[in-house]
Order: sequence, then C-alpha cells, then structure tokens
Amino acid sequence: MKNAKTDIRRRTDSKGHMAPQSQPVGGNPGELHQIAAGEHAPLTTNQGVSISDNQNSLKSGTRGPILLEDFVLREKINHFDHERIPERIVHARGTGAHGFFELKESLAKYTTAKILSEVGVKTPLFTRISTVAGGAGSVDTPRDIRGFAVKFYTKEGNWDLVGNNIPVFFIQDAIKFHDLIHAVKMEPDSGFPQSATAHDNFWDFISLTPESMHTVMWIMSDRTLPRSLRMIEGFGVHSFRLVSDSGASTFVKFHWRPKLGLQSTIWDEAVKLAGADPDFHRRDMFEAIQAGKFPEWELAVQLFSQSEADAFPFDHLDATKLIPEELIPLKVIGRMVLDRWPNNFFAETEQVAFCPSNVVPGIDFSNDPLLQGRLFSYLDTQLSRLGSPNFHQIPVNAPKCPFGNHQRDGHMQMEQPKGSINYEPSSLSKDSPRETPNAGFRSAPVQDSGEKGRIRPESFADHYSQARLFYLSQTTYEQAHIASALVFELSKVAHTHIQEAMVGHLRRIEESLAKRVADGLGMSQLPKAPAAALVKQMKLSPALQIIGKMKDSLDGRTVGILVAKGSDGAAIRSAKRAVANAGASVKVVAPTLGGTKLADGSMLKADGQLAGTPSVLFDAIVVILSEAGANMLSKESSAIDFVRDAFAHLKAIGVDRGGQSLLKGAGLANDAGIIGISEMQAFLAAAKTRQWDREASVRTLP
Ligand code: HDE
Repeated sequence: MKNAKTDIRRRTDSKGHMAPQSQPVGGNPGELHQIAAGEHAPLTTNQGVSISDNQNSLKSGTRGPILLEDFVLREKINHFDHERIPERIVHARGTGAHGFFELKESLAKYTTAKILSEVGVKTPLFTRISTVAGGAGSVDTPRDIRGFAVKFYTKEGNWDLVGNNIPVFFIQDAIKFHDLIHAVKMEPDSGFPQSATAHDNFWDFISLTPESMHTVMWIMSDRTLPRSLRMIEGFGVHSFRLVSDSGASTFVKFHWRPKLGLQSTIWDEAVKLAGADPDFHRRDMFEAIQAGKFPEWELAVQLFSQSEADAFPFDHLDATKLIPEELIPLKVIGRMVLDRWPNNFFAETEQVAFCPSNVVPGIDFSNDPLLQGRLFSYLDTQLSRLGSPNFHQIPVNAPKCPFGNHQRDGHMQMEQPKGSINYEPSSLSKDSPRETPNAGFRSAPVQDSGEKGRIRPESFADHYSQARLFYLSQTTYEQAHIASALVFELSKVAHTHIQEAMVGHLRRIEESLAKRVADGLGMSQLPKAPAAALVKQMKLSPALQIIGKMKDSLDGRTVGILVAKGSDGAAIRSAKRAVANAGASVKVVAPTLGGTKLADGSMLKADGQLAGTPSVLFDAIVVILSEAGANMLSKESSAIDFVRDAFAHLKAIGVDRGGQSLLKGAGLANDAGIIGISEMQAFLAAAKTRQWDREASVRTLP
C-alpha cells in the first residue's frame, strides 16, 4: 500500500453517503465495515468548520511529515488531552440515572418544604449509586458500602440527600474522615490493594477506633455484597430537621426501601462476578431501565421530637448509631422511580455534584458533627473536581426552578447577566434579585451555647451496644457470614497485634463471635478491649436482617438455562415460559452462540456462550441436556464450574435427566434445592431465595 492515497470526497455522494469505492485506500474504516447510511450532520471542528477528511492528517507529500498547520488534527489532540477531570476522592465509581419522586403522604404538619407537602406532585431527580473505596475504573462488586445520592430538582431549589446503603458511619467527628479514607484506600507505598478493606492500614486504623465497631459489623455483613443496585436500601444517616411555618422543628431520618426487596450475593460469588462482569451492577441498572423495568424505592421517614430523642439510650447526633425501627417506626411518604438512563455518562453521572448543604426551606441540619463537616467538604471538593465556581450551571447540576443572584464571572461562566447592577441592595434597578424574607430559607431557631473546646460528648461513649444489637439481630446464616468475612479480612493482615486488637473488640460485641474469629485465625483467647461505657442489652431488631427483607418474588431476577446439542426443545420452551411468567428474565447458555441443534431438529440461538457466561450471572439455573450432551459437558470445565458454582452459591437448580447426569459428573449430591423440571412451581419457589441449609455442606464457616 506504498502509494495508497485516500480522498474521502471521492467516496461520498453530495449528501455525504458512502459512494462505491473507486480509489485504493489505506486502512479506511469504510473499507472494512459498512457505514450506516442516513441524514448525517456535517462533522465540524469546534469552530463550526466542516471537515472534509477525518481519516488522514495533512502531510507534505504522500508519505511526508505531518504539517503543524493541520488545525483539524491539533484540535482533536488538544481536546483529547484534556478529556479527563479528577475523579472523586471517594465514591469514584458510580452509576447514575434520572427519575422522579412522587409524594404520597404530606408532611405539611412538620415542614414548609413543598416537595414534602404537595401530594401527587412529581419532582424530577438524578440518583447516583457508588462504591466508596475503588477508583472510577474499579469493579462493581467489591465488599464495600454503596453511596446513595439523590438530587431532587424541587420547585424551591435543589435538595441533595447524600446517603449510603448503611445507616451508620465509621466515625463520630468529621476531623477523622481523612484518616479513615487514607487508611482504606490503597497503601501509599505499594499502590494496592484497589477497592478492598482487607489490608493492614485499614484494620490498624479500625482497631484503634472503637467507635467504628458498629459500622464494622455492617460492612462485614452481606449488606456490602448487593446482588443489584435495585436491591439495596438507602439511608440519609444523620438526623436532619423538618421546620414548620411557625419555626417548630422535628427531627427526621430518611430511608429508601427498594421495591424489589433486599438481596445480596455470597462472597465467593461476588469475587467471581468481578471477573465475569466488572460492570455487573451498572449493566443490571442499564438493562432494567432500557427494558422499562424501572428501579423503584419507597421514601420513608422516622420522625421524632427533642424529648423523644432525650429518652433514647444513645445519642442520635452520633452517626455511629441508628434508631431501631422498633423504637421509631418508619412512615412511608412517597416513591422514587428511575426511568431514564443519562444521554452521556461523563456529562451527567461524572459531572453531577452532590452537596449535603443543598437543602430547601423547611429542611435543616442537626448538630451531628459528621454532618457539619460534610456541609463544608462537598462544595470544596466540587471546586477542585469540576474546576470552576460555575459548576452549578452544568445542566445536571442546575436547579430547574428560576435562580439568580449577584455572583458574577469566574472560570467557564455560561450566563450573560444583563444590566449594570451586580450588587444588592440597589436603588438603580427595578428587577434585580432581592431577598424573600417570608418564604426564603431560614434556619430553625435553635438555641445553642457552650464552652469552646475540642470535646467528645459523654453520650457518644458507647461503642459496642449497637454493634452487638446488629450482630445478634441477624439470622444464624448471616451471623456466620459476618464471622467468615472477619476471618477473611483479618487473615490478609500481616501484623498480628492488629488481629489481636480486633478480636479484643469482638469480645466486647459478642463472645461467641470473637471465638469464631479467633478460631478461624488460629489464635488463642485474647484480652477484651477496654470499654468506655457499659455495653447495654437492646431489644433485637429483625429489621436489620437481609434475609428477612427478601421479597417473595422473581422480579428483577435472572434464570440461566444451560443447553447443548440434542437438548429437549419442548422442555426448554416450557421452562422459559414458566420462568418469564413468574417475572424473571431468562437467558439460554450453550457451548456455541450462533445455534444449537436440539433433539427435535430445530436450531436454538443462545444468549450467552458457556465459557463467557458463568452461573454467577444468574439467580437460579436450569440444566436441560441429552445424555450425550451431558457426557460432552462433563469434560468441559466451564460446564462443571457452571453447576458447581450455582450449587456453592446456594442457588436453586432445575434439571431434566441429562441435567441430573451433569450434576452427578460434577460430584454434586442431591438436595432440596435440586428440583426436577417437571416440578416447575417448586423450582420457581426455590429460585426466589437461597438454599441456606446447603451452606454447611459447601464451605467451612467459622
Ligand atoms: Fe461523603 N464525600 N464524606 N459521605 N459521600 C464525598 O464528595 C465526606 C459521608 C457520600 O455520587 C466527596 O463529590 C466527608 C457520609 C456519597 O457524587 C467528599 C465526610 C456519607 C458520596 C466527601 C463524609 C457520605 C460522597 C468526594 C465525613 C453517607 C458520593 C467526592 C465528615 C451519609 C456522591 C464528592 C456522588 C462523596 C466528604 C462522610 C456519602 C470528599 C468530609 C457519612 C454518597 O466531599
């Protein structure tokens, strides 16, 4: 192709459509693939100049050097070189979607906020769900808290409810946040581990921070291994205030409850998912929205007065404490539906800037010292991340109600305010913005006084009672998972004094848990950590379980059907129908993608090729095989892993005779979760949950 020359003009007709190739070309994409025909807008530079050739830079001679005057090439290079902005320091990996909030029950008695008092009104919003520790390119399924941030574009301005999928936090005071995050992130000398708490720095910090113990119980539970972002709860964490017209205020905690119920993965499954599909959660959310199965949550509140708060056996201003639902029940007030995927990931999901300080009239802050620190941090971080004080003008961040003031200029100013008045008060303008004394934002008139000092209140001293409450409220299966997560994490810690200190804390939480972990690590009995306050026995809260909050439904779940040459076509069709009727998605997996010849001679196209579609991607599996197919797959490690993993991950397995043979070949013994496909209803019932009783037969739990 030495003398090959490309001239795109010769290859397109007057509308820019591809014309038959007449010239020899060197490496033109049009040569290799068919380019879609249509009414295309002209490709231009950023100055609007239309581009004649986007395949070849300007050269002197056929093989000569590129010329500096090629402004088309230079503009592309310049823009590309500046495509990245700093990723978020925490919560860098996230998935976002547009939607709406609809109020069902008015809180007008408590607040002037229109979004919480106008029943039936739909408020547009943008939600971003994230992991905390990993970078933007990390995987979706590490053991990690999920951020749950919602920006409501209310009629009275933007309200950002920036929460997590866990109702408590590691620390009580904002001044410790930076140490916590440094400790959890990759270690600064080695640069690893990415997106994992299983390392010395994290557990060193935690073992020296007893206030973290309650959150540690949550992160070691299956809450940090969600099956889907559509199956997590969200919590505002801190107490906020609702403020009424008269200035009276009521404390409030916000909760999101998923319509699909809660569900988590098994640790081994989460690890394998990271390899099978690093975008597992993002893809799940994308596919659900594209299919019109819009993710939905209820918004619920816990409302309580100052005198009720004074009677709690803990301090609600301490973000390491939750208010059990049994103490203050949840009141459901509305729903959030996510119904539109962003047009552009960067413009929306990456550039969205949440600030807990964004509240609207009628909503106010509490004195939680963690919240107070957050009120400063987020605006500050957006300034460095988005690079301009005008980031509120980016469409995903801009309020959808009128807004204006006398702030002017700055980097990347998009507005062109008219007139000569850029201050207030002013006698020279009739229409420049003024204060709104009655309806404008007013803080709740709360009396605060005290001696200045770096003080941790006595009421924050109890670090173990709620950790114990959480652990003891779990089912036995969930308790075992917490113990084995602790053994796994601490087994990655090289310094034994850190492991010992952690076991000392666990002894304060629950002796039997400490023993399980110590035994799992091969350690002998260790001293208890000192406790600053008496550990209280609290009434158990089953609402803290996941298993108790799974829904009796296959909505949002996926069943994989493994088939091969010679499988029974009628059985496959009937299984597909039954699963789809029960509300789940179905995917057929086969050794080849293009077509599998079934026993009846028909050809079946698969949705996934066996080696690239492991059973971790499904909630339950069905195996329909001929005897010959079973024999063939018994020699295929991906088929053996398919059924073994489904078994080890406690999934229901539906089988015909050939399927049963493959299970036998994989060394799997029958149990109640392995069900003949002739008993389809029993299989569907089993597919709605995990086969918890199987667990003891597949792994050693401490
Ligand atoms: Fe954040 N947090 N945080 N955080 N946080 C950030 O802001 C911070 C805390 C949460 O999808 C940062 O825009 C401090 C609790 C979410 O864009 C930063 C403290 C809770 C997101 C920041 C906390 C959260 C963030 C990094 C302790 C649950 C992602 C990038 C005082 C209630 C939002 C950014 C999104 C992000 C600071 C603790 C939730 C650095 C100082 C508690 C969901 O400003």
